[in-house]
Order: sequence, then C-alpha cells, then structure tokens
Amino acid sequence: MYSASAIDKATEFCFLLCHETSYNYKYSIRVPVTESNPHHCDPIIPLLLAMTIIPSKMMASTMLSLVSAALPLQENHKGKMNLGSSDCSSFLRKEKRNPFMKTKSFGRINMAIAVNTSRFEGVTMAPPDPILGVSEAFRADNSEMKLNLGVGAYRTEELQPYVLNVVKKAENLMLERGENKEYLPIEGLAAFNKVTAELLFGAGNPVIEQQRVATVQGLSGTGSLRLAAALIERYFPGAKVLISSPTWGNHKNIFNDARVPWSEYRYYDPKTVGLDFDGMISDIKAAPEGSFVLLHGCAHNPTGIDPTPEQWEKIADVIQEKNHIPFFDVAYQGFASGSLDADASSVRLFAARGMELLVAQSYSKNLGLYAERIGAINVVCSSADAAARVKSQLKRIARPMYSNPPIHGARIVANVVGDPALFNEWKEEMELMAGRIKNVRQKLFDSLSAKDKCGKDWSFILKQIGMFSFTGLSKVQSENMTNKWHVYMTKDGRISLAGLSLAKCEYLADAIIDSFHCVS
Ligand code: KET
Repeated sequence: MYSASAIDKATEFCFLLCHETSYNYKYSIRVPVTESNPHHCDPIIPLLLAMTIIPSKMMASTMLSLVSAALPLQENHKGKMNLGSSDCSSFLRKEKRNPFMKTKSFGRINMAIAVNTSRFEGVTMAPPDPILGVSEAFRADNSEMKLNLGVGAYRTEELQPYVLNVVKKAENLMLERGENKEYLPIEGLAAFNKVTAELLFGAGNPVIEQQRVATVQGLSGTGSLRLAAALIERYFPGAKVLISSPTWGNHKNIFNDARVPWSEYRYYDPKTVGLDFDGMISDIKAAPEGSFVLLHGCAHNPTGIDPTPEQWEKIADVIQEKNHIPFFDVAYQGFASGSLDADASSVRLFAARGMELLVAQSYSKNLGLYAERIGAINVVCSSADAAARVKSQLKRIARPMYSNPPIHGARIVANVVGDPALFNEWKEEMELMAGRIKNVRQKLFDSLSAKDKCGKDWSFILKQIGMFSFTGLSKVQSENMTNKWHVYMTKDGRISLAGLSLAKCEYLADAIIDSFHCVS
C-alpha cells in the first residue's frame, strides 16, 4: 500500500519522464538515448507512457508497484522511491559528485540525469604510433608513386608481402598431422622452446646442456620484452634499463608501461654517421652498478650500425666490471649477415663468459611471421635451479596478462627449425631475402651518388646493415619525403630497405636528394 501523496508524486514523475526521454532517470531506467536513436527505451517506458495517457491514481499506484518490482534489489529501497523526500535529495547530492551526472530540478521533483556526455570524456586522443601509424597513413594515400618504407617488413621485388616457402611447407605438415588447437602450457610449446634456445645459443651450448636457460614463448619480440620488463620491475625494483640513443621506437613504451626506469647511452654519432663507441662505453660505465643494458643483438634498429667483434668484447668487459646485466633484443637474427650463427655471435660471446643475461627473440622478420606473434624470452642464469625459479615467475607474469601463447607460429618455428631439410631451406630463403636488401642498398647508393650534384658522400648507406637505412634526414626533411614524394618513412629519418625495389631506387634517390638539399 502506498500513501496518496506517494501516488501523486509517482504520477508526476511518470509524466515528467515521458517528456524528458532524452534524460536517463537514475533510479529505475537506464535508457541510452542518442541523437540517432532518440526513442530507444527500456521495457518499462511503455508502461510509463500508458501512465501519462490515463493518469488515474489507481494506475499510478500499480505503476509504483511495477517500478518497484522492476528495480534491481540494491535500488529497491522505499527511501529512494520516496520521490522528493530528503532521502532522495541526499542520494541526488551524492550523484552530483559524479562528473558525468547532472541534477535537474523540476519544481517539486529532483531528477538525476545523465546528459549525453561519455563516461570516457576524460580520455584524450592518442597520437598515431610512430612506426605502425606510418602504414595507416600510407594506406590512405591514393598516389601511384607511393612507397611504404616505414615498417620493417620484407617485400618482394614487386613490393608484395612475402610468405616463405618453408612456412607454407610447415603449415602443410600441420594440416597433414591434423594437429589440435588445445591450450598451450603457459610457457608455450615445448618443441618451440627447445629449438628457439638452440637457434640462439647454438645446440650443445653449455648454458643449454646445464639447463641454465629459462625459455618462455612470448608474443613475438615485443611481448617477450614486455615479460622481461615485468620481471625486472618485480625482482629488481628501482634498477635502471640503459637504452641506446636512438633505439627502436617501442623500447621506451615497453619499459614505461612496465614502470621500469630507463636512461639512454650514447650510440649513434651523426658526425661520423657511425657508432659513438667511446660515448657508449663511458655511459655504460657511469650507470649505477647492476643496471640492465639493452643491446641490439644484430642489425641495430634504426641505425643499422653494429659494434665490431672487438667492440663487443669491450662492451662485455665493462658490463662485467660494473656488474650490469646484459639484455639482448634479437629481432633480426639472420637478417644482418644472412647467417643465423653469425648474427647470434654477440649473444654467444656474453654467454660464453658465464654471464647471466636476458634475450628477447622474434620470428617476425626472419621467418616472416609478423602477424603470428611468435618469439621468446630467454633468461640465462648461473644455475639450473635459478633458471627454474625464473621460469616459474615468467609464467606467473604471463598468466594474468594473456594466459598462454598462440600455437600456430610456435608450430611453424618448431617444424622449420626442428627439421634439417626445412631448416636448410629456410637458411637459403633467408639469404635470398638478405641478398635482395643488399642489392637495393647498393642500387640506392649508386643512384644517390650519380644524381647528387653537390657531391655528398652517401657511402654510409653501404656501411649500415640489416633491413634499415638511417638516412640522416631530419624530421622536416622526412615530412617532405612523405608530403611531396609520397615516400612513407619514420620521422627519425629511417627507411626500411626491405620495402624498396630496385625499380624504385632512382625515384627514392630523387626524393632524398630533394629533401636533403632543398629542405632545412
Ligand atoms: N625489437 C626490435 C629492435 C624491433 O625492431 C622490433 C620490430 C621488435 C623488437 C618487435 O617486433 P615483433 O614483431 O614484436 O617481434 N620492429 C619493427 C616493427 C614494429 O615497430 O613493431 C619496426 O621497427 O618497423
């Protein structure tokens, strides 16, 4: 039973509601009313409409019961339904604190209303990603001359994406075997973890024999770096990661998101267009003892400049002296020299010294498995026992992040690397890919040298290795490359030679010369 005044108020409430359908009455009705869909309403609305058409007190009484019954339990309090009462206004006062709610007074009745303001109003627009955002801009360009040299992804001479033959063969094997899609263990596919560590350290390496490597399959290089960053954050609180200047654009994001402090060490010297080796050594020396030193295992991104074997030895010396922990990012094994073993020599040199180290691996580039997200994090420890504990913690980090990794890419790698015939075929294909990049590098250099009337020395392009060339073009010059020449590249002056064809070298040379000499 409800009092007469309550029924009066309910009648008025329903009447007002029907005239204010663009508001969302807090108590009983959550109506997402938008401009394009102004009449979308809760099932309770028709009842309320009926209520205004036949505004009898009996109907209001029935309505009140219905509304009461329809309310979720926690909202179905007599006090709250006591419209216009002090209980209600105290509730409304609470609502006022919510920045997305506004209250409105209709004479005797206060209504809590949600205006058409998003709960995500405070979310600002993120800038496009400096690397992957370039591909988005490229897709939107209709020019026939356009060239995507932004992302490091291998293309054929026809500038088409390339699926390696060994990958197709490995996929066929998977189909023939009728393999299932059950969840993988958190650490990933055992066969993958075995071959990936062997590919990196070399089968028979003592670190593997002595079970001192904790290997966990990751979501490609990025995901593997992120797992390691989380491990650092948990077990080395306050430890710094030293990052080369410049570096791959995502490194800083990864450590920022993992709340791991980082600082930069000198790496690139624009004057010599080479390695600032002395600067690098002194910055590593100056860092607090026990820092992590992030090193590009081969084919440094974006500079394409790697230390010589002698320089690697000296880097290892100073890291050991300072009790730092080397942390390798190996995203281009096989792409720097064309040889998988040669490209892992930096990592193996550190492992052979008995140092503890971390290595993130990626199969995006060398097996062309970009979208399969396959890679691994390897932590070399001084004992098998420590490795087992580290592995258990990596799994603990992975479980709430993504539970367990995808199986498809892991099987491809396991099939290719684990099968001697496919493994050899892969090496041949990789040499072909690396060879094509070397050819365009040479042709670009030739074209630049022939066309540049100012006689600039472009030979640094030939000294750089891997997928990229660091052109030395400034931000505005890089923008000119895109705006005037439709050449898409990152704003740090990096071009991906893997996205260039011999046929486009002359055009690219024209664009570079124009941007370099005519834009400042
Ligand atoms: N490390 C380095 C040095 C690197 O260049 C990349 C990718 C990665 C790790 C990670 O790749 P993943 O696909 O997560 O295994 N670099 C290219 C693509 C990208 O930016 O994501 C690039 O620089 O174009």
